[in-house]
Amino acid sequence: MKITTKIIIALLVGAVVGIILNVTAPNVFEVLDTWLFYPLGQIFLNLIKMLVVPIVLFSIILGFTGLGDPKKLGRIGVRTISYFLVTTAIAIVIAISLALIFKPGEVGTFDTANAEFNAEEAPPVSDTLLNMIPANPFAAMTSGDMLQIIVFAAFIGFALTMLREKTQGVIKLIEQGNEIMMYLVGVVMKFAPYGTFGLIASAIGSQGFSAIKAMGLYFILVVAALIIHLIIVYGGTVYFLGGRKNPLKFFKGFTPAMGVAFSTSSSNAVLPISMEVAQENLKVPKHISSFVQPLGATINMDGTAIMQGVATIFIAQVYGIDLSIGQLVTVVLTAVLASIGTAGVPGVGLIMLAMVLQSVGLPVEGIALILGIDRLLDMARTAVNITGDAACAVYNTAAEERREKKLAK
Ligand code: DAS
Repeated sequence: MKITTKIIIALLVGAVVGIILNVTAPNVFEVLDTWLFYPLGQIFLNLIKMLVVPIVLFSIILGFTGLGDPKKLGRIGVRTISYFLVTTAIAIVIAISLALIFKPGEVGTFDTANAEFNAEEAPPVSDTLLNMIPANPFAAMTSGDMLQIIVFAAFIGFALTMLREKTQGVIKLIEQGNEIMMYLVGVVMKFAPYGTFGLIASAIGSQGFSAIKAMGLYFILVVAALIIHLIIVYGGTVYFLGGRKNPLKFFKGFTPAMGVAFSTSSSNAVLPISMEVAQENLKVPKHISSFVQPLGATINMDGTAIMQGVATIFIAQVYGIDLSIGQLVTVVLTAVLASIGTAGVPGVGLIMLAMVLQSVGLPVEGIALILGIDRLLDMARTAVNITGDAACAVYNTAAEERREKKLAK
């Protein structure tokens, strides 16, 4: 049976087991979660996290050396960053539009009196951009600071490209290191169904469904915006910009990575798998995948922007605050910029949401209202985040093929 099928079955079985135990036997769930679900999930999560830093380091370096001339690197870099910024802006506009039309904050009663939320100070975007260059690259690797690791790897990759004749041995060594890491990804993937089952059963079983009832319309609107964005923006990308690729084949091919992203709620953790799946199933060349996907896992979060768009309007409505057009534009810009500064780890979207709310003077404690439902939404939006990176990689692959055909004429 294909890994895709196994992961889908694991997701479904895990969700059903989690729901049934949560509703009928919470005590039994506690025991099973402690001794089975949680350990299975954590073993899998740690296995893939173990591979992230070396894979990002090797693949970004090879992404640069594989691109060959710096001009190609510049072309793909501009195309990628532009795609990320435009799609994130589209994502938040879709989200804000749905929230303004369906008004989730005006349906139902919400306890604002006791709402409090201690926002972890999100790093200001200016600090993030300044600190992108690692003062100590080894500290960046031990702390898993993805943006700094990417920038350090970019410098190494650039130097290896410029010194190509003198550094063939080092490039060969890094290629072999990357082969070892990608082999290990394949090994870890065999454990994916069991780990996915454990993560989903644990997450859904512990969340329960009271939160969804209270936040029904908010939950539905975020999920609807995620689906609309997936179909229209990413389906449109692979069809119109990806060389008329069939969107259904794109989503089917990328399902294993989406399933693992959904269960881990971490773009970073799933990166080794999302790269392997893009290269194997979507036929994205290694040097494009190695450049686009690690960068995207860190600075491209359309799913997160969607949650932030709906959440901002929801909180404004609950507190009876009307946002002006200027403030809505500020929300879009802040959310796009905020997504650049934070790595893809569980719950990062809420930290960035505090920054977006502060940008338009909305009460940050409003986040307390959506906290209960956020764990489930984090799963869905993480799957969307990494799919945007894969769509961008498919777009770059087709654009480079088109360019080479034109030059060949
Ligand atoms: N969990 C984040 C990610 O890994 C997304 C989020 O928190 O919004 O992409």
